[in-house]
Amino acid sequence: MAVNAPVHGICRDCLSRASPGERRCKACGSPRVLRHEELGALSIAHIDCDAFYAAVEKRDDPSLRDKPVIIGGGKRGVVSTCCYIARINGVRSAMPMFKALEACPEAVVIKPDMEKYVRVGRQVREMMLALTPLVEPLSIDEAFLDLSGTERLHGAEPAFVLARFARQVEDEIGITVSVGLSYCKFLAKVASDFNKPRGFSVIGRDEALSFLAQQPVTIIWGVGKAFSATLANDGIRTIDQLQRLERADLMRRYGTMGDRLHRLSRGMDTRTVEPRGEAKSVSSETTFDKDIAAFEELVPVLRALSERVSARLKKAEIAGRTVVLKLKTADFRIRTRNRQLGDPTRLADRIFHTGLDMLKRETDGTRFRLLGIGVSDLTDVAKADPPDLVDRLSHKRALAEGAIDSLREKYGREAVETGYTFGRAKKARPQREDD
Ligand code: DCP
Ligand code: MG
Repeated sequence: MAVNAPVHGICRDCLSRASPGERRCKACGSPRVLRHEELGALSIAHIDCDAFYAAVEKRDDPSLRDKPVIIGGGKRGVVSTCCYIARINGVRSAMPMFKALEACPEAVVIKPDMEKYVRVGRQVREMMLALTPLVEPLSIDEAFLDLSGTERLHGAEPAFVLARFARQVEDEIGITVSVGLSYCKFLAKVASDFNKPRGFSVIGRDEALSFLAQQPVTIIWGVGKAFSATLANDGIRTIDQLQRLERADLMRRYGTMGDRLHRLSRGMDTRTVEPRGEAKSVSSETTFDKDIAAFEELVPVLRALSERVSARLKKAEIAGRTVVLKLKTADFRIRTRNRQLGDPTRLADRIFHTGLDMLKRETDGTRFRLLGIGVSDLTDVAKADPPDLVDRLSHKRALAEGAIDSLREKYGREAVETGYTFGRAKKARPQREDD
C-alpha cells in the first residue's frame, strides 16, 4: 500500500495522509505529522493518559486550564498527581504536599474524586475495546493493545487507528493520551512515556538496539531503585553496557533477572497482550492511613480482608485454588505472593492462614502502605474444601466457620468476631476494595 511507503505520514490533528517531504500537514498546517519507516508494520501499542486525575479536573473546571493543579492531600498528605504546569515547577507524584507547595506555592490543590476517575478510566477503556478485544489494562489510566490483524476491520493500519483514537479521546472525553507503538510490549511502554503529554512515539525493529543502547538501565521493567543501585555498584548504568555482556555472565551475576536483562536490553520481549476476561480472582485490599511495618498490626487486617473474600466467594458459590497475597511498599513497589492449595477453598480460615504464612516472610521491617488478599484459579464450589482434607483440623474449622456464618446471618457481622479482629475490626475494615 502506498500509504505505508516509508516517507509517508499521518497528520495527528486532521488525520490526513501526508506526502513525502512535507514538514507540515498540507491540509491543516499542523506540525504534528507522524512519520516512521516501520509505521505500517507495527501493531503493539501502549496508551497512557496524561496527568490523568489532573486532566479530568481541568476538563471539569475550565478556569483551571492555565493553572498549576495538584491532586492529592487528604490524610496521607501526598501528591497523587499534578498537571504538566505544576511539573515544570518541580512537583511530582508521591511528593509530600508541603514540599510540593514549597516548589509551587500558587498551585491549586484538589482532593481526589476516585469514583469520577474510575468512570472516566472505564470510558477510555470502552473506546479501546472498540479497536480490538486484545486490551490489557495495567492501571486506571493505561493499557496495552494488540492491533495485529485489525487492518481490514478498520480499513487502516494500527498507527492510523491509534492516531484517530487519541483525537477521539480528546474530542469525546476531553483529556489527552500518549501513545507508544512498537513490535513488543516492553518498547511500546517505553515509547508511550517518551514525549508525554500528547505524545506518539514509534520504536521500530531496525532501531531497537541502537535506541536501547542509549538508555539508562532504569527503563527496563523490574529495574527499580534497589536493583539499579546493585547494577551501578557493578559499574552498569546504561543499556549498551548490558548489550555487551553475555547471557551466561548476566545470569551468573543476577540469576533470573540476568536473563531478563539480557533479553530486554536487546529488545527481545515475546510476552503477548493478555486481555482481562471474566473475573479471574476475588480479592480485597486496603490502603492504610499510615504505613505499617509490624507483623502483629498487619495480622488483624489480613483476617478482616480474608473474611471479606470468603463472604464474597460464598455468596457467588465459587472457590479459589490459589491464595494471592499483595503488598505495596511505602515507595509504591508491589509485591505479590501466590500459594496453591491442594483443594480449592472458600473458607476465610484457610485463606487467612495461607496468607499469614506468606506475610510472615515479607515482614522484614519494610513499611507497607497497602495489604490485600485474594484467591485465583476460580472453580465451582462443589470441589471446594472436601471433608476428607488431609488436614483433619480444617474440617473442624470448616464446620466452625459454617456456624459463625449462620450466626452472622442472624445477628449481623459485628455479632461474631474472631480473636484476630476482635476489638480492632473497625480499624481493620477495608477502605477500598478491588475485584
Ligand atoms: N497515582 C497516584 N499516586 C502515584 C502515582 C499515580 O495516585 N504515586 C494516580 C494519579 C495518576 C494516575 O494514578 O493520575 C495515573 O498514574 P500515572 O503514573 O499514569 O500518572 P499520570 O497519568 O498522572 O501522569 P503521566 O502523564 O505521567 O502519565
Ligand atoms: Mg498516566
